[in-house]
Amino acid sequence: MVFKSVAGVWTYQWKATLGNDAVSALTLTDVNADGKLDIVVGTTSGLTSGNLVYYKNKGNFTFENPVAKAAQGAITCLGHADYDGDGIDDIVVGWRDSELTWRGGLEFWYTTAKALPNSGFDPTGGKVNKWVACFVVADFNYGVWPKPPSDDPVPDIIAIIRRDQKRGTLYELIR
Ligand SMILES: [Ca+2]
Ligand SMILES: [Ca+2]
Ligand SMILES: [Ca+2]
Repeated sequence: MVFKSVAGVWTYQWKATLGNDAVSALTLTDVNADGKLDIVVGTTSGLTSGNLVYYKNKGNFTFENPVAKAAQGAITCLGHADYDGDGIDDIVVGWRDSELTWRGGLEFWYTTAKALPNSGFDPTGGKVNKWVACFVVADFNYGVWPKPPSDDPVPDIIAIIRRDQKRGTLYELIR
């Protein structure tokens, strides 16, 4: 549901309902680079499945019919940052398999074509292969002392991985 603040009052504007998916993650990012934030949700559609669903912002607080693409598993968390340097934020997806395998992973879904791509890319080359519980996107190695480096800061990722019922690992992906 989307609410708009009108003179300090939250006013209902728009909503969407998914038939067979439970929404398990959400991020707002400008997928098609038109200056308007779009809605991207991650879902759980079964024990080991989920979808990435993109609602393009039409303006005036309404959104186009969703475009959905199957993910590697149930989506646990979403974020965004520009990882191929084209000026458009890409979608960062954390996913999981079932509690029987604890499999999972981290993917970049590149929005270079200004649309939701068909699949993601594993930036860890298979190193992160367990249930991704959560992550944060920020620049962790961009120093400011004694002076900022000349390069533009590149966003990094810290992810928390669940390995089984009581063990986990923290991964830091730095560029
Ligand atoms: Ca947009
Ligand atoms: Ca990009
Ligand atoms: Ca960095």
